[in-house]
Parts: sequence; structure tokens; C-alpha cells
Amino acid sequence: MAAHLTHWGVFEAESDGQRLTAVRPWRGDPEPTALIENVASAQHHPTRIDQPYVRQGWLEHGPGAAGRGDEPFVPVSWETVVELVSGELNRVYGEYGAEAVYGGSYGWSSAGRFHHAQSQVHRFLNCLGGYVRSVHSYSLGTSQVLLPHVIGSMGLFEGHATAKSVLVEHTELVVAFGGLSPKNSAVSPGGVSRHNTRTWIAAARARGCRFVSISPLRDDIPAEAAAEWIALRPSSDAALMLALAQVLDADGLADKDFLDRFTVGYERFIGYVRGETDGVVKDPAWAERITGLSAGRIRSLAREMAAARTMINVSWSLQRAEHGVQPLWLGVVLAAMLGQIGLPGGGFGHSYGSCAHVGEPARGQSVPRFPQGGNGVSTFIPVARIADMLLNPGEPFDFNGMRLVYPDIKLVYWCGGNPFHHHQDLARLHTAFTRPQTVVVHDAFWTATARHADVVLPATMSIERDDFGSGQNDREFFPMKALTRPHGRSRDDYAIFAELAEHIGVGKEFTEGRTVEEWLRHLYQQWRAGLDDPAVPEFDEFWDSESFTVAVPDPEQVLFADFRADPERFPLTTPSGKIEIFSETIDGFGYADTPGHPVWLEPEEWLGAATRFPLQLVANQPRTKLHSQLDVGAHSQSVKIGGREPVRLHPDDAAARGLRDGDIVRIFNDRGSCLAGLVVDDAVRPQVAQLSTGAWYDPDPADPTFCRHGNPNVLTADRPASTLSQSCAGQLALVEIEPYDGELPDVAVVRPPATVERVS
Ligand code: PGD
Repeated sequence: MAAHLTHWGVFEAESDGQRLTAVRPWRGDPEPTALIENVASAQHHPTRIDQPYVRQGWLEHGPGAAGRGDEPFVPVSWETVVELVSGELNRVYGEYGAEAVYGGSYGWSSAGRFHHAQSQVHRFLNCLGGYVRSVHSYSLGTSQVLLPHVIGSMGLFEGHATAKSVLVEHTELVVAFGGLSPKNSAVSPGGVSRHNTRTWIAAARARGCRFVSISPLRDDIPAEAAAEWIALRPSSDAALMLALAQVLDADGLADKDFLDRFTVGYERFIGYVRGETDGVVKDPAWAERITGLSAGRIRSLAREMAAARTMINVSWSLQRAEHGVQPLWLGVVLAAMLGQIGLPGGGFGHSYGSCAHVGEPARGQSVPRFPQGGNGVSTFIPVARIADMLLNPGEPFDFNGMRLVYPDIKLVYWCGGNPFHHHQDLARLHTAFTRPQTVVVHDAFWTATARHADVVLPATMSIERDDFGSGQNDREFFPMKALTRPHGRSRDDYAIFAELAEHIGVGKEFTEGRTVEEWLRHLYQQWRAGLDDPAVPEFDEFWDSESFTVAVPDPEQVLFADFRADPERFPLTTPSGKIEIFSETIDGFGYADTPGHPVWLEPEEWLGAATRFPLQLVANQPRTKLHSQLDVGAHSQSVKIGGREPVRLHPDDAAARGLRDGDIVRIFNDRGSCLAGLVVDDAVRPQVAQLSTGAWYDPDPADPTFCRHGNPNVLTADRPASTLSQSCAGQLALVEIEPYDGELPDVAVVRPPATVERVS
């Protein structure tokens, strides 16, 4: 059996050369996940792309032909498709220049450092002169913009968070805004070898640590935590946090020494909390009206936090929402008021329940990467502004203190991502995708994005190619030998780009004359030489091993311990060198939706707003797959109801609508609607509906606003979380749910699209 790394874990497999015949979790993993079952079952699924295809209208009428997303595909040979794509790239680069090509190509693709799809496409486009890129992520777009202003870097919380083993040893109280979801911390970009969420939580609990989970979903924290569930109204965390701050201040529990020495701007913030600036005291009675929680419990929680070694944890999901800046910033401010930042087990985390690598101690060495080269284009967009960019070329917009202009994109090149899964308001994206002249997509599967392309190039899965890989902060660096032959006539992204580059005349620049095997050896040897560590094996020894265990210099790392010990010698990289409770920089931007210190701002779509849509949809990460990956796999399919994604609703809300467990329901708002299968569950707060992301978008051919399968992004708004970040706010939306009484439409996306033979 050979080990293989995925973003969701390591498995061992046997193969007959074409398919995996046996799969079991890697024996080193204490908490393996069932997501590994999706791989073998999806590999040869009918939705696997078996060869190159071109959209009929584009092939017959050329670039810009109408019908994208609605037309059949024509199977073509590799020779033909290489001719077509290289000719089209030459035309667009020649006529419009590199600034007309969008290569942001956001997406998680697969584990494996060399075949990392974004690195591949970026290197290729850089060889042609560059491309318009995207910055930041759908995961963390708010944090990546806000936290440099407040604490200096987002990366600190990802790479240098206080180790989970330290929490086990020292933390007395974990206050988890957004919970500590084991389904989220089962994955990590690049892979995870040893899952440990339940293990560390159980160990902390056994030592006496208490957990409080503040979330609309009870199961956002594992049972091992035996947590108190505080089921607030979604989107109201900022109000709760302000009231906690008010109690700490009023009761004299704020650590003045810490605030004086390590922060700036506290007085301006606390003036707002006291009501000095707007006449509203942000006390528990005020927060009770917003959050739906009792003022008494808010008051006692603040006191408990001050009396214990407390870790305040804010999940990534909270910032993936309108005004997501506010609870994130307030989490830091509360931790500063408690004065425990830099102490073992205390302070702020972001987030131990959002990704497997958070709380794993930093590695002494990074692992090799495929170099991307230099981009000749400086124009960029915040990643979640893709539809705005395509719809509004030449229009200005604000972002993080800058005034930027949307470029005029003629060609979109996507490799390793699924915007028709990950973006909000998919019907709007469908319209936006009519604008470019050409869309090229590489994927292994007929995702909705592949179906919105003009040219579809079939990529291999990671089990079908040689690679190596390791997740961020993961201890193990794995050789990843191909387990099977490629499906059909699919090729590695590298092979596709190498041939296109050769055809265009930049083959040498792209490949540097190396095969995949030569690249793996070269990158490894270069990395090893840079380390100068005799413990690191030679390439051949590494390639024949199961994995190499990377050194960890400080297994008991405590975030900000240096800063706390000596703030003059180890200042933060903020303008003041301290934690910025008030940011002159942000204040200077003058954005009405992001003032200079955190505040409570009412979102457009929350349960406090009076609308025709009385349910708050929580569109969170799925439990049975990673994002939309391998949605046709056995584990993902095992929870579908009548082929639709499950939506959970509280028993009272189901009864009020005459709905029963297992019903097919229609979820709708003014942007769109989708079908889903109902699960009645009191783990969901009343007035909340939970529908995870990831069901492949399956629009009615006559109506892109209606998804027959259950993708929540037909319902979410394409509205930035803030002017500051311009990031994704897809986590929450207002909806209504009703029984679906019509004839049930087929879920067509689980079959390949229609194809036609070439006319001439
Ligand atoms: P994936 O499903 O991982 O989603 O969005 P993302 O686009 O990353 O897409 C990866 C694609 O790459 C898959 O189609 C897969 O088949 C393909 N692929 C895998 N390996 C390879 C390869 O080697 N080569 C090629 N060419 N293709 C490959 C995820 C995004 O969704 C993220 S990160 C977040 S956090 C957001 N979360 C939410 C949310 O909470 N709520 C809503 N409503 N929306 C969200 N969208 C975002």
C-alpha cells in the first residue's frame, strides 16, 4: 500500500494501475476523516472529463460567440485544442496586451507542491507577459486586510498561533465565537497528516478547561468539549463583544497596565462603549436586544473571562460576512482588555476550528515550491470582486485605502478552482461570464465552471501523477507517487502548459527543459542545499520513503510571547508597533462602513431586519467534502436527499411551514432559489437554516437563478464584507423556505454535459 496526501488527510491505497482497489486511512492519523472515501469513488465517475472539449458556438463562430454555459461541447483532439488555445492566446495578448487576461484563477485545486494548479497557470501566463491577478482569499479576505493594520499580520495567527498543546496545558476557558468545528479543522491547504481536533479538546476538557461555543449551530464544536452553547442571532457577535467590553470596563476588570503598554487607541474605543460619542451605552441590556441573549449571561460571561486564563477564538466564518471586520477586531480588543495576550493559553486565536494547521507549531523549514516567475502586469482585484470586474470595466472602486480601476478582460484562464461554486449570487456571475471573449478552464471534472468555459482541458487528479507535498505547518513531507494511470486522455496541468508554451514559442522559459521527474528532483535538491541539514535525506532516499518528518524548533510556541516580554525589541509591524485598538490609518481612509475602531453596525441581511425573508441562511463549509471537490464521490452523495444537498431547520420552523424530515423544499429570496432535502434538527437555532456550500451548481437551463441541486450561492449576495476589504460575505443571507410541490427536476450536473460531433 502507498500513502497519498490530500487537503483532507492521508490515505493508503492499493491500485490495479487504473483504479484504487482498496483505500484505508494512513495509520499515523489518530482521527481520520471519511472524506477520503470520495477519491476512489469519483475517479472514473461519468462527470470526469475524459478529453479536450470546445463549446460549439465558440468553435463555429469564434471568440465572443454567445451561448456560454448553455451550449453543447464538441470533443476535439489534443492537437486541435493546443492549436486553438495557443492561437487565441496569441491573438488576445497581441491585440489587447496582458492586461486583458484574467489569471487570478482562485481555488484550492489539489495537494502536491509541484502540480499546484495556481502556480502552474501563473508561471505559464507570466511566460506570456503576465496577467491580471487576484489578491487575498475567499477564506480570509477580511482578515488579510484588517489584521496588518491591527496586529501587523494575518500570518501570525495561521503560522504562529499558540500551540494546541499549550492550550491543553494552560487554558481554563475557551470562548469560541463561531465554535471550533471539527469538519473545518479536518482540512488544510496542502494537506494534513494527523487530525487532532477532538483529541486536544478532550485533553483540555479532562484537565478542567471549559468551552463556551457562541454560534447558531450546536454542532459547531465537538461533543468532547461538553460546551455551553450560546445560540446568538447570526451576525450579532460584535454587539455581544461590545457588551462584554462594557462589563470589563464598568467592573474595573480591564487590564490597564497591558492596555497602556501594548496597545494604542483604547480611550477612543472605550468612550464609544460608554456611550460618550453616540449616547448609547453598549451594556448587556443593549446587547440583549440585538443578540437575543440574556443580559445576565452576558454579564456573568465577562466576569468569568476575566477570572480565568481565557482564549478568545474567532472563527474565519465570522469575517466572511457583512461587517466581518467588526467581530474580528473586537476579538483582539477583548483579549487586550483581559491582558493575557502573550501568556501561555490566553489571548486571541483566529482560528483553532477553521483549518488544521492553526495551532500546529511552526516548522523550522518550509517545503519546496514550483517557481511562478515574475508578472509583467501590476493590475489586480480583491479576489471576490470577479463579477464586478467583468461587468464594470474601467470603473473605479475603493480598496484598503486605494482607488483602483477594473481592467477590461477579454480572456479568462482558470485552473484548479470553481468560481461557479465559490462566488456569491451565481446568476450574476453567469451574466458576468458572458462578457469575456474567451474562457479556458482546466479541471478534472465537469464542474459548473467547466460548463461555463469555451475550451475545457482535462486535468489529471493528484492520484494520477508524481508529486510531493506537505500542508502548512504539517510535520510530514510526503513523496506522492502516482497510484494509477490518468483517466481517459487527461493530462497533468504541467504537460498541458508545457505543450501550449512550446507551441507559442516560450517552451524553454516554461519548462527550463525539465520533465516532471527532473523538476521534482531539482526542486528538492535546491531546497535541501538551502537547508544545509544532514538529517534531510537525499532525493532518492526521500522518494522511496513514506515521509520525511520536518523539525519543529518551538513545539510549545506562544503567540506574542516575545512582544509581551520586550515590546521595544519585538514591536508589532503596525504603524505604532503596538496593537491598534484605534487605527489612524483606517480612520484616514474615511470609509463609512469601517471607522477607526470597531463598532456595531447593523448588516443589511440579519434577523433584526424586517423583510419578507424571515430565516437566516448559514452557508457554511460542508461536512462531507472539501468545498465542491468530489461532490459526486460516495461520501458526499451519502447525505443527499433525493439527490439534493441537505438543509437543516429547527423543528419549530419546520412545523410552522408544514415541513417534515426528508421533504424536498424550495429555498428562496429575491436573488434566486434552490431545491434542497430537509433535515429537521434542533442543533440549529430557531430562525436559522443551514445549507452548506459545495453542491455543484445545477441551473435550470431557462433560469440561472434556480439551482436544482442546492448550491446556496444562488441565494447569497455579491456584496463586499466592507469597503476596506472588498472580500467575500457569503456566509449569511436572508431566505424563506417552502414545500416544493412541483414535479421534481432532474439533477443534471451529475451527468456529463451534452456533446455534439464537429460539424466540419
Ligand atoms: P474547490 O471546490 O476546492 O473550491 O472555492 P474553490 O474554488 O477553491 O475548487 C477546486 C477545483 O479544482 C475543483 O473543481 C477541483 O476538481 C479542481 N482541481 C483539483 N485538483 C486539480 C488539479 O490538479 N488541476 C486542475 N486543473 N484542477 C484541479 C472555495 C472557496 O469557496 C473558499 S476557499 C471559501 S472559504 C469560501 N467559502 C464560502 C462560504 O463559507 N460560504 C459561501 N456561500 N461561499 C463560499 N465560497 C468560498
